[in-house]
Amino acid sequence: MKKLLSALFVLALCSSVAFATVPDPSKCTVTPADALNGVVLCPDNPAPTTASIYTITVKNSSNNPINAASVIIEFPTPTNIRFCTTYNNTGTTNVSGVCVITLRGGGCQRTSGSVYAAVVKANGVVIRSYYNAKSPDYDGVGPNGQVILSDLLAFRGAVGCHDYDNTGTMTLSDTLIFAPGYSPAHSCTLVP
Ligand SMILES: [Ca+2]
Ligand SMILES: [Ca+2]
Repeated sequence: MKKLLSALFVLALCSSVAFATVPDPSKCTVTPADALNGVVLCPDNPAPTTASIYTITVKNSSNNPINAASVIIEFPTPTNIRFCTTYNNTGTTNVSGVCVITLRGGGCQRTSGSVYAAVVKANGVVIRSYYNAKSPDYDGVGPNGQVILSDLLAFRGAVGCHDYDNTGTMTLSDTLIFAPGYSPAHSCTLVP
């Protein structure tokens, strides 16, 4: 009986340890994607723009940070999205459950239904799914690795791919995401 109890105790301990590393999406945050209701990619030269830098905080159902969690931001079916050669969509959380992933690229993808433009996973668990992936590098047709006049004209042209916070209107907050990519003009070499 004593052996059985201790075996059960070990089992319970193991399952609670395993459980501790399972992310609870409702306790996790992805900044600034949660506020934007989507992600923004940007060419990274001379330096990544603020909106393209994502801070992901991973916590379990007890609201405790998960250390050393594997985090990835995936673009399941990238259409009209292209990545810089410097692109790295993975990270590992620190003791505070935090990691930073920079989305280096351009283009525009808007999806619906069960198709997501961008998905954030931690330890294999989907913690976020977004319908919108956008970039200052988008001239109305596609990305070319340079945020230039043709992108500015598209930005001024219509609500849609440059509505970065996905409000359905173009306001100062969209300008504050486009402008740092445009001046200084950001660029990168795109993966062919
Ligand atoms: Ca461009
Ligand atoms: Ca907007």
